[in-house]
Amino acid sequence: MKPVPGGAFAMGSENFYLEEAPVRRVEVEGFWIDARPVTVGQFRRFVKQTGYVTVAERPLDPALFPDADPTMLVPGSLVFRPARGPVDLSDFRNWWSYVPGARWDRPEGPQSDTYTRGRHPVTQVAYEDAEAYAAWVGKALPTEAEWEYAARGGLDSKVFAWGDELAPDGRMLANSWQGEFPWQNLVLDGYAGTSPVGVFPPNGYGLYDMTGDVWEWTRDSFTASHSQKPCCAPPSDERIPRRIIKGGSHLCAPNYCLRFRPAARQGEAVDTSTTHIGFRCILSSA
Ligand SMILES: [Ca+2]
Repeated sequence: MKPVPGGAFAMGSENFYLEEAPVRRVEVEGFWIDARPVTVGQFRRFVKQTGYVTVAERPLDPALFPDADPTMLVPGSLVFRPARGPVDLSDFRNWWSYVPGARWDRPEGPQSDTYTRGRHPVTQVAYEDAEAYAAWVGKALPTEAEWEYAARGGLDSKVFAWGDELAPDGRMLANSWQGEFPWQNLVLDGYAGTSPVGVFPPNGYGLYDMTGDVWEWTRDSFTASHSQKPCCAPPSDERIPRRIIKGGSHLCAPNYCLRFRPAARQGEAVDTSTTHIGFRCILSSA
């Protein structure tokens, strides 16, 4: 973990998406934060020692999904599949599929595995799973303000976690999507999917992968707003409460969703898990 000194900062942005505005001055107490997102290997240890069963592995309640195809009411999770060519960007079903059997150690479904991805961020974790892991290690999930303050790494009002330029000297500093989402992944940063934690340079607080790679759960509730356009995170059923996720992911592309930035935010249904949402924990110094 790394210490983040308390202080005030300009939270939000008025230059990108409406849900990030307005910019306001926010004060944060000092805290400690995981230098990297929680990895598959760390989550595996948690599951082995506790027998924990993630939300994606549990049976679904048909009452909660009255309109669903009954054959799809089996444990599973959302998996990203690239489109074969340009598609209607207003319909997330063009790249998200519900895959029975997809779970944290088989993120793309029963035929997939994570044997070579122990140091990748864990994915396919719902909010409750992230909270359970945090409690097990005696930590907590960050608030949105704590997360954003940490992600800025001491740089006030900058677009990215490293400054204002997307790729200084042509160098990609986070795992995002280069090319036309959701079909043309040019992989200029070296990774089509998730990347092992810590391969991109840390920010000013010594924190890796705060932006890009995977979105991260925070403990703040998201208030539904019409200003939010559906993006790379699937829109949710409004009957299910949402929490704020931060940081963007390997699926964020400037042509569609420029959200691998500290100010970016989305609301995600608490029971949703996908191949591009993970988390990290904090420890209050008080
Ligand atoms: Ca990438």
